[in-house]
Amino acid sequence: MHVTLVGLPLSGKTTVFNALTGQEQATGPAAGRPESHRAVVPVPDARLERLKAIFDPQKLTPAEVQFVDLVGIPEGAAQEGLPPQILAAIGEADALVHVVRAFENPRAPHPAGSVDPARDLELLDTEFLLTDLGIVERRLERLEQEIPKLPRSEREIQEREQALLQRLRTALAGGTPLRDLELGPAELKSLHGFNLLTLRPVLILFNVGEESLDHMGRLQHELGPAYIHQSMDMVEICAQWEMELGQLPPAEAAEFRQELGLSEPATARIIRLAYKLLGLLTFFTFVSEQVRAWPLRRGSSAVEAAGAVHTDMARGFIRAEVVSLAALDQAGSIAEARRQGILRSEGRHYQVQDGDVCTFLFNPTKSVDR
Ligand SMILES: Nc1nc2c(ncn2[C@@H]2O[C@H](COP(=O)(O)OP(=O)(O)OP(=O)(O)O)[C@@H](O)[C@H]2O)c(=O)[nH]1
Ligand SMILES: [Mg+2]
Repeated sequence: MHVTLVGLPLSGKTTVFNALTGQEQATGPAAGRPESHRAVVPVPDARLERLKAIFDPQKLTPAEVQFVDLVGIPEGAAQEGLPPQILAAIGEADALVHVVRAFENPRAPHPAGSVDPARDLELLDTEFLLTDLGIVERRLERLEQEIPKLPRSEREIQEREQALLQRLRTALAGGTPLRDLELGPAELKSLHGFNLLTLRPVLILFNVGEESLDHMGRLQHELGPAYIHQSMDMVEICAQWEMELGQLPPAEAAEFRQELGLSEPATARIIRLAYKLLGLLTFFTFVSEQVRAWPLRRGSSAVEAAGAVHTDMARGFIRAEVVSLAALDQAGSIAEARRQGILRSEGRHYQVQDGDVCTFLFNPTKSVDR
């Protein structure tokens, strides 16, 4: 899973990135020319420890999230066009984290002269809407030139695309992000190559100052109700504080968190919210002495889960042996689960559930293209 941090300049993206990944990238105006960063972090999941006790595997492999920290996008950027590397980085993201500045810091003054999260939230939203509008309009212009040159019988695909893009143009011009539209799978597929920014699910992250630590949730409460969009969630984090906590020994950090009533580190929280936003669940496999956690879209079938592990497993899929972790935990081992009859045999259409432990049986000869 790819999660990309976006935001206005000096909103605290790199600080959030450091807090989430444990890296120590330079932050603030003194960091020199802003640059983008990448890091892969394991998805925290306490269930892996239980699986370790059951399987005693040689290797325990958690799911992974790749975080990307982009350079700030200033007000007015859409007019000149966002740089291609930013568009590409957003294009490869499964979800965006929109970092909104809500902290005071005289050492790194807000470029607009004042801290106003509601204003900043709308500012970047507008830049994204305008960028998408530009992409859609340019494509529509091309289609208007191309379609008349085609024989009537060959115009259908282009005309369908044109109708879809006109619908998108109306939405964007009216200030509606594309994630709010009901688009079918075929429509989404036809938009795939365009890197449309407002199509991505987004987590709004209010980066609050240390002085707000004892009343976390205030901004979400104030701004949330008026900011109603689909595929969107909000969270409040004090990135500076989380970053510093991340550099302490875990036990000490946990103690500080407890004092403030924060139950989990920012990384766990953000990843959990991203999973929820994207409708992901986790299933587990035990193959070649390795227990591994896999993310999967809710509603996916057993054969799709097999395909996430290996395309060969999907092509030659025979059946899946499935047991929930809770049931397996009670039985104590796969052999015992089999003996008790709780290890189920499921076909390709079985809907995989969160916490399922799956073994895929497949025919390897079928998986080879001949
Ligand atoms: N007091 C306080 N300062 C913060 C917080 N988060 C970030 N800062 C400071 O704000 C400045 C900007 O932070 P960065 O993380 O570099 O911001 P950025 O969005 O990555 O900036 P660009 O990449 O230049 O757009 C730095 O001086 C940080 O130390 C916070 O929660 N509290
Ligand atoms: Mg930065």
